[in-house]
Amino acid sequence: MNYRLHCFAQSGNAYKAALMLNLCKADWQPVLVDYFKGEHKTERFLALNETGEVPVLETGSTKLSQSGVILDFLAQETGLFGGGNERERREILRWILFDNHKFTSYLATLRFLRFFAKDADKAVDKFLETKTLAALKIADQRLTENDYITGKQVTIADISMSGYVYFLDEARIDIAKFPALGRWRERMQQLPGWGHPYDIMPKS
Ligand SMILES: N[C@@H](CCC(=O)N[C@@H](CS)C(=O)NCC(=O)O)C(=O)O
Repeated sequence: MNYRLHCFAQSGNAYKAALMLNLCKADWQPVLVDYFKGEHKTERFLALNETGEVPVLETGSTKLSQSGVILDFLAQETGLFGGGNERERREILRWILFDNHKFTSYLATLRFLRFFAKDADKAVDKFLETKTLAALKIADQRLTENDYITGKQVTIADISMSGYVYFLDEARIDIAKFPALGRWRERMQQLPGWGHPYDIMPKS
């Protein structure tokens, strides 16, 4: 199956889908969305995804947005990283929702303000940093007990939570404060097909 991923390299949300495609050894091509030129708000892109968000995955007549949905779709298509039974699938969903709401959302916004915008209000910066550190601590504790987020196997929950962890330096977060998370990040890097976001997607 041939996949087209609308993405840009600075996007950790797009990276979740790109990493999954790579780990599944899928036949895929990135299609650059020039985010910093506002391409995601053009009529052409909004016709593809009315929320104006990246990533979008296209394959045949199927068109999907929301990284969690894309990950779930690819897990079903390939039979990889999706868990072995209903209980495992619910546990994966639980962590993907945690990732989207607490882990990615605060970290991605903090990194955007610190690395790209560079003009964040101090109170906003402090709020986001506090929320980000709290989410990182929860993941770190979890990974002290388990090699991967839902247990002994890599799943799409790990892939989802990988979105922004390779951008922690850009968010000025010291990974050394989260040692289990750091070890997990290194384990993810050892997976065949792993690549850094800046190496597997085109930059905006
Ligand atoms: N929950 C969405 C978040 C997608 C998202 O926020 N993507 C960013 C790029 S990393 C975007 O396109 N933002 C444009 C906007 O919010 O207007 C997902 O997981 O796919």
